[in-house]
Amino acid sequence: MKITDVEVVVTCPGRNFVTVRVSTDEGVTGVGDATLNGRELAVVAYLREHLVPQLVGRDPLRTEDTWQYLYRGASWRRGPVTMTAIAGVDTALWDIKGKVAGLPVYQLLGGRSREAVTVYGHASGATVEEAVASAASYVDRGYRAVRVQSAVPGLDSTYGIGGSSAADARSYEPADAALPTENVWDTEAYLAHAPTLFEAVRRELGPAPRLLHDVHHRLTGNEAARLGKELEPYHLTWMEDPVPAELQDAFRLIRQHTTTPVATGEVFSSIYDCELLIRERLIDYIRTTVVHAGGITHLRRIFDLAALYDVRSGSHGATDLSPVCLAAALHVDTAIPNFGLQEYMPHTPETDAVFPHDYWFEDGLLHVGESPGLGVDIDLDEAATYPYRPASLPVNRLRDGTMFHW
Ligand code: KDG
Ligand code: MG
Repeated sequence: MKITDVEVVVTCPGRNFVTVRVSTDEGVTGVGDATLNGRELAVVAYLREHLVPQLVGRDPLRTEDTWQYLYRGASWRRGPVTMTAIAGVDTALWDIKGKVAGLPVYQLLGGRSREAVTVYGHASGATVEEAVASAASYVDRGYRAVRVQSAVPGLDSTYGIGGSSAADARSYEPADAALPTENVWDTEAYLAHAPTLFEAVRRELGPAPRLLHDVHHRLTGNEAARLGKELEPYHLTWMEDPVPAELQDAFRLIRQHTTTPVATGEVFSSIYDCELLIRERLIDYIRTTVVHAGGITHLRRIFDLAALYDVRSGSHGATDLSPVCLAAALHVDTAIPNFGLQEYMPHTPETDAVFPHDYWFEDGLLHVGESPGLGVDIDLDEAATYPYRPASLPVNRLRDGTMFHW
């Protein structure tokens, strides 16, 4: 069996997605997500100029060898662009492998370790009251875990705020322009506010729902240690990205001061980014996912390392990761022994029409389908109706104009 063609499809049904579509001489095709929000065309160029010419003629079933060939074949390896490009190819090859075997991919990863995948939804509000009501509506709809964010008083914009689930789904969408929106950040205002939010949510919702919060890389280690301590009475499932993920020493400081569990890793691209945090048990959940961490082949390696140290998976699943990534993530989530939680933000109907899939949501759980392969595809005609639009994620400045983390 041979690869005959690799297409790199860019489509924008509301936001940009990059998809790798591999064709073979036996007529079997596979798809992989290669979307890197705000830097999409860098991955497209990496794929088209460097990887695609190396793939035609290769055996699509040699997933491990192809992964090693693409990874080791670049002397300057790792990094988000490279690993997202490799992920797109690797995911498509696993899709083909499943179709050739006549089995859903989770079967090739060891079979079911669970009946379905527990997800968390995104609740948010312009006020604490709105955020509490939003969280309650998720619980009413069957969600067992809810991430809660609310606007920080005195700031014009706060990460993660949307008034309804549809608006919430749009809240990470880049502005429809090449220049980023500029937001203003105030750490003290945030630190004063965040514990009051969780005090109110627990008071209203009681002890049962699992609660999560995304700090989105905004604190120093010491500030994060303070926040973790102040959140302890509300028993969060995790405090996410309390510090910029590359400041790994800071996680030691956080661990020394608080029992609030920590999750990080959505911006990591390789096992080497995660290794120290996992081995020293400085985190409780590792948030790497298929598209940004080298595909199914490499993500499985990260999760196997994590399993040795009681670290659970908590894969990133915002709407800038396409349904192809979500489908692939669900196959991994279904199979691994150390699954923790899966982030889930429903895609828009336009996006779902471009990427028909067989996974479904019910009662707080996502269910993987039984189709051979990943159970997801790209409708090329539908995709062609949504041309690429230049877009950027926002940037953050402090009140005095200093550039800050977003
Ligand atoms: O593109 C950036 C988003 O994927 C990210 O900001 C979302 O932090 C995020 C999350 O936890 O979903
Ligand atoms: Mg996050």
